[in-house]
Amino acid sequence: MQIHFISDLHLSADRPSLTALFERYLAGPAREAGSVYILGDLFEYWAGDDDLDDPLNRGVAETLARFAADGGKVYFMAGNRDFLLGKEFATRAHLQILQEPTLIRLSEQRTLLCHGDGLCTDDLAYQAFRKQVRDPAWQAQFLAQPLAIRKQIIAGVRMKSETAKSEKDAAIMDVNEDAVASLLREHGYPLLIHGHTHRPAVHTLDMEGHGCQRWVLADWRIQAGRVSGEVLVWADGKLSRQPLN
Ligand code: LP5
Ligand code: MN
Repeated sequence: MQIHFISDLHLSADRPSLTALFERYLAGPAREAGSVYILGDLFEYWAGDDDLDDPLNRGVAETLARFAADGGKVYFMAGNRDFLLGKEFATRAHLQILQEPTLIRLSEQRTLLCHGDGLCTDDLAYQAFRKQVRDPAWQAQFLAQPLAIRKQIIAGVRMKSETAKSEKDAAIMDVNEDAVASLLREHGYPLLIHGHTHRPAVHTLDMEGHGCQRWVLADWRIQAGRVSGEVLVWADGKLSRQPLN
């Protein structure tokens, strides 16, 4: 049985072809997989589980639930866009939420999974923002506001984030090698799989004599009117990238 990894789909109502690609993926290639791991940013944003009446959100939950009913197992780890996704969505979609990071085994290979934003430690402004919005007390206060207000706040933060990103050096928005090293050291030098940076690559690292690999997942996108995605597949004892379109 294969094991699949995807991230950074950024599904939103204004890009229905991405959602259609996700539906084709779950109806097709994902059927080869015993488990599908979604490593964050499934949604462009998640304002709270009380937004499940939204047609996009409800539709994605139903698609995932159908996949589960046919025997598929889906795991979800939060990204920086959808960390408010909670138990209600998980129940509706029949998926299991994973904490970050999570260590799994691919055959004998110990493998650590994370979204990746936590490793971008050179991006100090983002890390300060992340610390604030990941605080449970802040989240409880945010979720206590009406949904429409939350969506307005998110739209404002999205705009500020886009402006901030355009002023940042590209290098600081990548992972920090020391942050990667200390994470791998802490977990006994596993293989690492993450998304977030939209810089798909496999990095071979020499970590104090331990050979490690860091696999970075691709984002799903629409470019020149064409929709494309990617799944990282574990099969026959190795990882490979499978394009989706
Ligand atoms: O997502 P991406 O890749 O475009 O950019 C990220 C970082 N930006 C973010 C912000 C999100 O995109 C905004 C949407 C989140 C929806 C979550 C819903 C619930 C929370 C509601 C929040 C109020 O994650 C970006 C990184 C980039 O990755 C690369 O790693 O650089 O970080 C920023 O741009 C952040 C800015 O540098 C600083 C923050 C600006 C916003 C300040 C507004 C404060 C409002 C008060 C709320 C705490
Ligand atoms: Mn992200």
